[in-house]
Amino acid sequence: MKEAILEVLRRHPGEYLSGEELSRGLGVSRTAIWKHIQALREAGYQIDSQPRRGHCLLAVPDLLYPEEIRAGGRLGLFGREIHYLTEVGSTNETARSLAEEGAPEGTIVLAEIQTGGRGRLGRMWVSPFGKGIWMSLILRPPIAPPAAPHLTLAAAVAVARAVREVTGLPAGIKWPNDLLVNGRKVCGILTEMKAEVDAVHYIVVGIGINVNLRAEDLPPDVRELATSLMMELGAAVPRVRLAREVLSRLSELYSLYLQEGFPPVREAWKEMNITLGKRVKVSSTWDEYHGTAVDIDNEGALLVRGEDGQQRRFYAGDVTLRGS
Ligand code: BT5
Repeated sequence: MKEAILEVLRRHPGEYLSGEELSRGLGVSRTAIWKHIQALREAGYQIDSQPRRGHCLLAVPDLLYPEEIRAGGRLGLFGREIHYLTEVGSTNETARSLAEEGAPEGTIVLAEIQTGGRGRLGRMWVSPFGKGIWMSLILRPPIAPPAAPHLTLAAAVAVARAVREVTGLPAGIKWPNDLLVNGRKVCGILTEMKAEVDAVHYIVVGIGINVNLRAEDLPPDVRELATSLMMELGAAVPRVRLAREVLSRLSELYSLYLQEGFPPVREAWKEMNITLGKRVKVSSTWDEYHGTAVDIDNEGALLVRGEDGQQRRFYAGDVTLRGS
């Protein structure tokens, strides 16, 4: 009912709607309307209520409420089940437990703050309150495990497109999972899965976007390589709008992927990438390799041509860009 009231108020921007009108339209008592309006206020909505005129929505909070993200639609698969948490250890962990309990494909977990945000290989991910988009998506694609990296690449494309659309910043993808703006990292993606040899049970794609962080929100060692959209743009960026754009673009790209496979994702990735054609250093847990990044293959692996002319294929690793 809270959502229904909000929906009506939202449809009449700048207008006062009387308690009676609302109660008639929604089929509940005026007392109930009043209670829900109070609850909306407590959730951060600014609603002006005047004795004879009624209620008017003045401003919505900059919190990632599912009803805010859904408003304006086009979320497709990802608009159905959104779990919003003020605080969480890691949205990937919560998404994994939900997936284990049978949560359907498209389920999303979003949080304002992560106290144990994770990167790859047990690294940490800084996730302060109300300043980023920390979210995880549950997917159950009918693919074999080696194809799972496709989804990391698809998510990176969706975020890059959304960031360019909402901020106009020149966001580019560094293989495999980083989004950079002006050479610094604004987004990381952590894809985890549960699978058997020939079938994926579920995949959790965790996306962390530094939206309105200030330099002091990042520890000094992270600050050197990282930035936020606000720091690059010089103005705050609406998180709700960005989250909505990411989800609607990913929902589009994911259905294309299910219909046509990797080729359209690969093409889109190549358009948004800043890795290919560059001299790179690829570091893995046991090895370092220098060369030129030449392409990604059908599994999403990075092909690097070494100084000796030999080509090597990387399925995972950390890439350092060293110019073209
Ligand atoms: C990543 O790992 O880039 C994947 C990050 C995924 C985060 C999301 S948030 C929602 C979901 N829930 C989770 O718990 N995680 C996912 P990796 O490439 O390993 O990069 C990690 C490294 O980036 C760290 O070692 C730091 O140096 C740096 N780092 C940490 N926090 C950062 C931040 N907020 N912005 C930029 N860099 C950061």
